[in-house]
Amino acid sequence: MKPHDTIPYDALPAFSDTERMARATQFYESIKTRRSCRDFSDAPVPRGVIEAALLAAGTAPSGANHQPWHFAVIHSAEKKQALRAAAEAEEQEFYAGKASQEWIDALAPLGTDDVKPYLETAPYLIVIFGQRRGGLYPGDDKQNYYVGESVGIATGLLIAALHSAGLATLTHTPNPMKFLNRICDRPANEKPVMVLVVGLPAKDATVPVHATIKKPLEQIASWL
Ligand code: IYR
Repeated sequence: MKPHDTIPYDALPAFSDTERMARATQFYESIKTRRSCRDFSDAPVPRGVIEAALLAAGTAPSGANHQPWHFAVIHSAEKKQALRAAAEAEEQEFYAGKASQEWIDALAPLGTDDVKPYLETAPYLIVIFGQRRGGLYPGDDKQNYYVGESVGIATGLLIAALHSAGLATLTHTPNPMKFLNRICDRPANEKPVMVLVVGLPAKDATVPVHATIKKPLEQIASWL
């Protein structure tokens, strides 16, 4: 390694293999209960919970540690309404012919359509942006790297953190999404990646059976 400033790598607790096995299994047992939610209650969620989850997301690894993400947290009824109206207008086009038949067929077992009341019901809509330029420090204007990958990892951590706090999420991807820059007052060089809907499920919320089918280990991993 070339010379650079360092601190000791001493943050990991010293678990035994038995503890490691138990903890890995516990995490799996918890995260496997995560379900995308399309019917939210309007029950409030404290802002502090969202802040802690965002801090967790912000620990994600990123290209050159530039942390090329921005999370615009929408809470006001007016902004939610604006986002819903714009997203539904696009979804209407999507479901009415813009999407290929193959895509429409792939979505059939999820039952999705262009009507998205949860965009107004859920307490928070976190709009996630990737920053093509930036850097580590405020005011930096450097090239960012692996923006999509970095934002994807941060979003995964965000979803896991919210799930561990007992909150439901939905990754919503209006198509196209450029209107999100306007609604969230973000500069044109930031690319909206997705909307994460956050809150508690409505009492009668359901989950499509299709979404519960997860590929077994043999199908998702190989050992070499
Ligand atoms: N953006 C649309 C369509 C949609 C696309 C995929 I791929 C999904 O997994 C789910 C929905 C919508 O939000 O309905």
